[in-house]
Amino acid sequence: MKIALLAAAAMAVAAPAMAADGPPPGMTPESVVAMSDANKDGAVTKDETERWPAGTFDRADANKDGKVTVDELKADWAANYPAK
Ligand SMILES: [Ca+2]
Ligand SMILES: [Ca+2]
Repeated sequence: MKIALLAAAAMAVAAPAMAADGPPPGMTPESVVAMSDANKDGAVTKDETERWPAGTFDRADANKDGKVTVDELKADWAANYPAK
């Protein structure tokens, strides 16, 4: 009984693929930018981030030039997602 409850709780935690409180498991800033960069210019624009959690793009675009680079995403993750 107790084990079933623990399993259910673990599944509930693992369910969201891209939770607002952390990056997707196993992903790096490099892989997220590479995956999101539809036109392959090395940076991600807002219209390329429709699948990102709300607010993530504006937060990550530190110099407000309308693009998020790998370096900006690295800095954003370092500042907002505690190391596990
Ligand atoms: Ca792009
Ligand atoms: Ca930028």
